[in-house]
Amino acid sequence: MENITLNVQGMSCGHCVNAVESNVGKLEGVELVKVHLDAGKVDVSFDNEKVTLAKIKETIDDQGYDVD
Ligand SMILES: [Cu+2]
Repeated sequence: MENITLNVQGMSCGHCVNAVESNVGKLEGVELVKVHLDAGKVDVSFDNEKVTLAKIKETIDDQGYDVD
């Protein structure tokens, strides 16, 4: 299991939190996703044999947010 914290720009409200948490959360292999809105950070725990970091970043990007 990998535990990472991503810096994500553009999240501004509860809708953004839900968009990121629900879409990343439904990826197979993602065990936990937690958005810290004020800090602009997203904690993700995932199984790197089932999902890649690139896929997680792409999913956040697809919601309209910029990921470091
Ligand atoms: Cu929002």
